[in-house]
Amino acid sequence: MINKIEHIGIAVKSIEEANFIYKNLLGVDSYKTEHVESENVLTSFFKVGESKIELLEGKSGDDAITKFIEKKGEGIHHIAFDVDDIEAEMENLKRQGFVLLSDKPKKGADNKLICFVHPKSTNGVLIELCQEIR
Ligand code: CMX
Repeated sequence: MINKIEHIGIAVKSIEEANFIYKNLLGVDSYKTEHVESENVLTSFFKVGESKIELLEGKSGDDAITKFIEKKGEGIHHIAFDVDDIEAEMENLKRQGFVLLSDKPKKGADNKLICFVHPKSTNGVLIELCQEIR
């Protein structure tokens, strides 16, 4: 079962510059900056009320964020949904014909297990499932 939007991911060219902009916009500091090795990206998280924003900068030249910015420019990259049981949700979506981008959950940023759903199967929006690691 999907509980809520966990965060919205925004692809940026420079985390340093975007941190400054989002700090001014949201009126709070980033609460965490983290290098996600499995994805080769640098992330920065902001929280306002129940809502989280994840800024993402590509680090390898051929990572998903760098490719996205080359093609579409900076902007909203994905919507992440919080789930209680990621493996059960992956199985449920697979059964319905959604195209998952990994067979097993991966370790993502901010203490989460994650799995992505291909944007071609969700009306052009990249979807991330994430489950808090307890
Ligand atoms: N949102 C919407 N559409 C996207 C997209 C995105 N974020 N990224 C790529 N696309 C589109 C491309 O524009 C392209 O569309 P067209 O065919 O109309 O030109 C299509 O998807 C390309 O699909 P593809 O050829 O299968 O694959 P790509 O090499 O472009 O990779 C994707 C796209 C989504 C499969 C890849 O980026 C991926 O595996 N993403 C999951 C991992 C990820 O995004 N990691 C970074 C975030 C990590 C984190 O949050 O910690």
